[in-house]
Amino acid sequence: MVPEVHYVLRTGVANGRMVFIGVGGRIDGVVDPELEAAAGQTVQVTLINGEGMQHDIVFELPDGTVRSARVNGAGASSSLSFVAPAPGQYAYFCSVPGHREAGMSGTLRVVREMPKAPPLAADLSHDPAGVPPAVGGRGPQTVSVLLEAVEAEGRLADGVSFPFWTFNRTVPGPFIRVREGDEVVIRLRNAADSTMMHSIDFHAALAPGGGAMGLQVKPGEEKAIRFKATSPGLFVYHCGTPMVAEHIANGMFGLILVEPAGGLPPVDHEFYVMQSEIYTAAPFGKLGAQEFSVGKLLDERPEYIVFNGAVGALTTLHPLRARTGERIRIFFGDAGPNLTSSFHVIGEIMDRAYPDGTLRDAPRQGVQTLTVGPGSAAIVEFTPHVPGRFVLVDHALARVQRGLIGFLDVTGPADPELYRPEPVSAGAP
Ligand SMILES: [Cu+2]
Repeated sequence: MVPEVHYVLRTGVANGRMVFIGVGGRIDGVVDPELEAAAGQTVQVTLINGEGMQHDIVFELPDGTVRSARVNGAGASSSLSFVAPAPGQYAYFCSVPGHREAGMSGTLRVVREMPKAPPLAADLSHDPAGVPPAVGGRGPQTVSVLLEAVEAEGRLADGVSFPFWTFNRTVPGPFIRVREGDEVVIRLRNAADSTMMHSIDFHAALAPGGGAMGLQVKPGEEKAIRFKATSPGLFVYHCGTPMVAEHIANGMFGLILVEPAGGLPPVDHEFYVMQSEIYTAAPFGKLGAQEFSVGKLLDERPEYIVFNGAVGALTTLHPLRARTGERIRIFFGDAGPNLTSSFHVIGEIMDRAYPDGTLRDAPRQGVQTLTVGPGSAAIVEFTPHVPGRFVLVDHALARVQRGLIGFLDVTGPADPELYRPEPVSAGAP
């Protein structure tokens, strides 16, 4: 089940009453907050015991009550989930005798559609469909790429912004596509209003620092390098200016594909997806403009883990779309800087996968989950035959709660031989 809206409530005492207190987002610090959901949306509620008395949380819904397990000790927690019923107001409360009357009670308001919050900052997330056309069919040539390092406040989640550092104002930066044997000329310009020096380390280049030694560029300046793309595969590039992990975590990364001579087999859709971590000083879900935390970076404790730079980048903003029977190729990269991804598409089997991004080995077939470490990449291919929503995740699934989820929405005719609902017949074993 995919939680579409997640609320966290902590038990506590306010003005001498026992209450629920909202944690994170719009309800942060609010006593007995009004919870909101759209009809049909999956609602997940996590209850945290804040003070050590026994509690639970119960929702009175038209189809009956939904209740959490009791939480007994301080710090204990329990979650429940349900599908939001028809629009209306529904009560929630603690069912331990006397607690509802003592103040532990609130309202779930179900609306037809959730109102869109006005964006706090521009969406910098790279559209996964933004992949340039294939080049493998031509001969080797010189390819020139201009990249600009731009520091810009961007949307991290609804109502949340972050001071991103980017290549060309998107996270990830542009998808660079060259052919084996190409001479690649990279010009890096650092915007005049940047505060930092920036650079690029290309994993596809045989050069000191992956080219970063020749590309350390001060604000307002420009430098260039030239390298030969010798090894076909999908490679990460990233800023290589110290502290490198900070420059990566703040958004300075992308992928460069070196196509083999003759190219890759044609497909119907190619998508560009990168996983990364974001280290904010305030906890996940805190609204407003966020600040970077070097302490959390060094402790490897990200608050946000995302695809394409932001919570919702591949769900509400730019979901992947295809029709049944269409061939899909995903170029997947893990920018890290710290976490290894167990990349998985819920409901699909990757029938061709190129682990580690190399195109010098034959693909593996029938892969369920691919391990992709920081600074590595993979190419996966499959053909959905069943319509519906397929979900991109890191199978370290707790990370869904920190924003790491994407949708592949597939339309078109069903294939009942592969999948169909089965009626429950009386008397069956
Ligand atoms: Cu940088």
